[in-house]
Amino acid sequence: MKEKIEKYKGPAGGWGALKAVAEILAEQEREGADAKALFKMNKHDGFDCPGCAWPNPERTPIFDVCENGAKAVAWEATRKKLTPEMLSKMSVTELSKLSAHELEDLGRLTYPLKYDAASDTYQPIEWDVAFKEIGAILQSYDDPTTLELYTSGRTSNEAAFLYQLFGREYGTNNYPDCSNMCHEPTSVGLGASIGVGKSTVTFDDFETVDLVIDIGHNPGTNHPRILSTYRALSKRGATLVAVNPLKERGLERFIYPQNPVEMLTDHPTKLASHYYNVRVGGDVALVKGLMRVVIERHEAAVAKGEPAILDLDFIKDETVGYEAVREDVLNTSWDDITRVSGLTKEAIEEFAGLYIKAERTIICYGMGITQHEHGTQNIQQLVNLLLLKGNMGRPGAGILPLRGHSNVQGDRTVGITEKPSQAMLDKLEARYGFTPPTKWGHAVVASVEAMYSGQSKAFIGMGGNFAEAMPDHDKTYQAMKNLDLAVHIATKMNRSHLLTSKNTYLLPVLGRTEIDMQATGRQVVTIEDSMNFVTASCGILKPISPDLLSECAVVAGIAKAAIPDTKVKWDELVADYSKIRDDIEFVYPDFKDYNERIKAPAGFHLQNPASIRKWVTKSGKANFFKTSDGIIEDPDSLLNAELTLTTLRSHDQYNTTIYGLNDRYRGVFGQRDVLFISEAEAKKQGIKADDRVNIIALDRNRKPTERRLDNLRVVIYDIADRSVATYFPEANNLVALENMDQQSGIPVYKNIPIAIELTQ
Ligand SMILES: Nc1nc2c(c(=O)[nH]1)N[C@H]1C(S)=C(S)[C@@H](COP(=O)(O)OP(=O)(O)OC[C@H]3O[C@@H](n4cnc5c(=O)[nH]c(N)nc54)[C@H](O)[C@@H]3O)O[C@H]1N2
Ligand SMILES: Nc1nc2c(c(=O)[nH]1)N[C@H]1C(S)=C(S)[C@@H](COP(=O)(O)OP(=O)(O)OC[C@H]3O[C@@H](n4cnc5c(=O)[nH]c(N)nc54)[C@H](O)[C@@H]3O)O[C@H]1N2
Ligand SMILES: [Mo]
Repeated sequence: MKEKIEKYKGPAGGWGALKAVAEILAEQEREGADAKALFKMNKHDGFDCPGCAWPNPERTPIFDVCENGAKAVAWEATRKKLTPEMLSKMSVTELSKLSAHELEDLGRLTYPLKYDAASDTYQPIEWDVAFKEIGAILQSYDDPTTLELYTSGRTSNEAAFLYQLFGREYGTNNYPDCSNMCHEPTSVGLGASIGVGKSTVTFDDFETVDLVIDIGHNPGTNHPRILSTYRALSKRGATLVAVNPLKERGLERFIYPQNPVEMLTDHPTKLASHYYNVRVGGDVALVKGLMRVVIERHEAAVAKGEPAILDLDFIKDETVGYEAVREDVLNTSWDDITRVSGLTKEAIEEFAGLYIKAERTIICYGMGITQHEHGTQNIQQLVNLLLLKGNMGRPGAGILPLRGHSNVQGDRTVGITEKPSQAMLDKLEARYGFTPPTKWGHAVVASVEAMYSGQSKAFIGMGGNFAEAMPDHDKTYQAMKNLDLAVHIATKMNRSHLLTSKNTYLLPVLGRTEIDMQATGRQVVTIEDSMNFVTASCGILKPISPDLLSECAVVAGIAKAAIPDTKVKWDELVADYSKIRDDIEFVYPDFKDYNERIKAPAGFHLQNPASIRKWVTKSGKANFFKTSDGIIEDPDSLLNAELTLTTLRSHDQYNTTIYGLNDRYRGVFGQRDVLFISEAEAKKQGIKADDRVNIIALDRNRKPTERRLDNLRVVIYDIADRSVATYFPEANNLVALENMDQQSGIPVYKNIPIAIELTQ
């Protein structure tokens, strides 16, 4: 499509989304694919949508409301094949010149491959030879912790469980995971605050909630199906408040494509009644401001003999730490709050009024909250706000972290973590009879450092595009190239696979849409969604190539070759995945009657103790946490930078997978090299629409660094002042590897201090 910038005037969803789905179906038919696959998505006898982790326990067909779910399926179910014959004619150097879109658009990988340095090409290799060679290299290391095992969140519970089993029998807890770049602050922050780093709410709660605060999240693109939930609550008079530096159409209005009246009358439902354009990184100041108003009004009311605003019984019986937070909040000046949040005192008072009025509140949040230097604290302040009014562990109230990858949550639940609990390791030992390592391993940043320094020599990537998703491409790319062994288990080729090392293997696997046939017959796998429902998923398409293995089979193949005296009966587990589920149930008792319970269409629910006010925290209560000293007051903090860049996903992308060059709802077409900036801020910077600019990342002392991104087109957009935005992963080199949240280790993808210069 031609490059153009044109404000999008329509609602989210509606004919635009339907047209996009129709185009995807037509494209699939042209390729000779089975477009009907889309109709089976999220049905009980079909597969779980590989798009996002928003649940669908009724398992109704949803493709027709979710354009982006359809895109995710179509991208996997393409009939285009990247065969060894094609690859023998394309050198890795040539492949490296292709864009992310062009690379994946070559089609599905069809045969196991090994990099041949002499010809600079990927060459076919037989599965058993590949396993043998990989196994021999892994056996040659004296120290098993020289191996890094990365996981991206599409992997099923079954494959993830085998993957962690392999690493632990081999001898390492190095499990860098995409959740380290995503919801790690949720695991750490919610874990410490309320006991469990997962959602405390389910669909039922949305039926009685009065106020939903959607903060740091772009549902129209990243979880489109949530819009029908938001639409329903708006229609019954509940309030939706959006907190986002950018105006996002998916938070403003929506036409439900399954509603003929809305479609034919072009009558969208208004979603957010209030929209607060917080500055990038300003959320913590905003939430402290909200708490200040709530507490002050409460104290004034009580002094006058009026009813309390805070839930005093709840605070007394169920929580600890309120006094310290009260003091912290009341001592935070309005100057600091308004400067850092970019919102006026009046706006914050209005917002606090909505919160005070609502009997039941749910907060939903995404990457705009987590990917910050203080991501963990951001989340804990949101929890504080909820705790003030007892909005935790009762119907219609609670917190909902919106997960990204469709099984990123489940992977964690079944053992993908660099910090395993002793209880879990003991269970592994009891079940299998080997002694797993107890020393904690590497998360993503530590794994790159170890690969860069040569301390770690081998990397296995279970899906994903590790090097591209990480910050500091200069360093991360080099870290990959330093390796002795790299094994990529993937469906399509991407940039990480081209950063070849001494021994590089590319092993193609079945996708979730495809039939997984093993010795005992067709297999189902299971997935855990954002609301903690575990459901079965069953591929329905004929695999794109007869030479693909399942992820479970690949893990077993590597494990058997790398651990000759293995205690695990890999072949039996791979022959029948219900045996893997039995083992998961043994290690994790919450999965009681696992195989029985996944027969129900809606699967089963893993209850979060916090949702029934059982606090599995150190204090045995829900914890109020105050912010660290000076977090918003410190003039040197990242939060006080003059100009801050945040990185976003476009509507045509799935993380590092770029489907196309349009970002329809933001009015950007045919390009990705854009910088969103407000009219006022552009003026201040001396730039205007369509200018071409370079971005220079600043260090903590506001001095320019070597990190830059050149030649972006200026797009005037409704975005908070002192805030600018561009797309990831192109912008990732601007993020220093060491710039992370100290509590959770998440890279600071959304709070990059920068300067702008006009290109010459
Ligand atoms: N179609 C599609 N679906 C996806 C994905 C995809 O790439 N494409 N990715 C999946 C994955 S892995 C994930 S983690 C989720 C991600 O889903 P989201 O959490 O929605 O992720 P982002 O697009 O990174 O950005 C979220 C929003 O945060 C806002 N934001 C940026 N900085 C700030 C800030 O400082 N404060 C506040 N309050 N807001 C801010 C941005 O304007 C944007 O609207 O989506 C999942 N679903
Ligand atoms: N600047 C910036 N950086 C970010 C973010 C951001 O907001 N800003 N977001 C971060 C977040 S939230 C995340 S989750 C990470 C994402 O990081 P990753 O999860 O590593 O990246 P993806 O782009 O999702 O991975 C895409 C690749 O997965 C493989 N794949 C797809 N389906 C399957 C499958 O079924 N099995 C296997 N084995 N492979 C498959 C394909 O080869 C495809 O090329 O990026 C992070 N990076
Ligand atoms: Mo994510």
